[in-house]
Amino acid sequence: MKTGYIAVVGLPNAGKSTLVNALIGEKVSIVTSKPQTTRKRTLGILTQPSEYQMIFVDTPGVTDSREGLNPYLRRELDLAIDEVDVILAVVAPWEWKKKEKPWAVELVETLQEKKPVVYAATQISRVPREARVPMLDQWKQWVGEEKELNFTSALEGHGLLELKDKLKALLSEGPAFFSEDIYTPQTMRDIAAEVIREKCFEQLHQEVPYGLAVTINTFEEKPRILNISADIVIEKDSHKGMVIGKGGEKLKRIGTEARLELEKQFGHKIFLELHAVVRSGWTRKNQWLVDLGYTHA
Ligand SMILES: Nc1nc2c(ncn2[C@@H]2O[C@H](COP(=O)(O)OP(=O)(O)OP(=O)(O)O)[C@@H](O)[C@H]2O)c(=O)[nH]1
Ligand SMILES: [Mg+2]
Repeated sequence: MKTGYIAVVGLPNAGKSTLVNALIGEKVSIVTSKPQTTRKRTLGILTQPSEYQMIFVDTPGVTDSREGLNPYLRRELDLAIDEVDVILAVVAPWEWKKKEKPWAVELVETLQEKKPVVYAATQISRVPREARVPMLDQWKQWVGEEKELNFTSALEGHGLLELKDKLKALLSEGPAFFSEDIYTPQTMRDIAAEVIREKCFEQLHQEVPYGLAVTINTFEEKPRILNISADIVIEKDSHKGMVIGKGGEKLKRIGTEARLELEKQFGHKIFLELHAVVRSGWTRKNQWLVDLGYTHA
């Protein structure tokens, strides 16, 4: 069997998580229109029995900022790169309009330990067809003739089979790491926290999502119902009202959307209780970062 770990790297919002979900055919990583949605390296497994097992490691899109969770996100990316066999470097559609090399190309070129790389231009459906030939010319100037660029559109399902073939060719022979029927090692508890955070990101704006985390307090599986109680942790008093909304409407909507999605995913009826909790400036306080799982000891 061909097996291996593949890190998906690229700018915030490039479409890394959408691509991982599309390659696997299951939702393993949350997706929103806000940058820096992914915070932890997230595994998604694609197995073709007796043929291959690809373990995708979705990574956070990082920036150079030293503020808030940025140093933690950068470390998550570095750890992911260290632990994989292959890198899938993605170029976001807006990077084609710039003069400089795409971010993921720069990243790959600066790595000390060289690893095989597959390159993909993501969200290609957003780029007009006539712009693709000039893109390939620019690509050759950036990286040379020999490195191939794959056009992909995860939501529209374009270029995925070809991408899988390219990745498969770079894997090594060996036994599978995970059993065939597992598509993510995340627990139901982890998934619940992430889906709630996704709904918060979708419903909240400005700086609120970047100082928002979700912790699960109760996760109780009864025969007829799954009881979940979670805290939506925010870093400013002034954000509490935004999370709760007029007459509690916002919190209710976040709860309903998260519950409906989790009921579908888990195939179980769910009672979901959410609380908005302020932890003043938690993104700057080590103890809170530890408690919320955002540090590397
Ligand atoms: N039309 C279209 N939209 C896409 C595609 N891929 C991603 N998007 C959209 O782009 C936005 C960002 O997608 P994500 O998958 O969350 O991007 P990401 O690279 O994981 O971002 P971070 O986790 O923040 O680093 C979302 O609104 C997606 O719906 C695509 O193939 N086609
Ligand atoms: Mg992501």
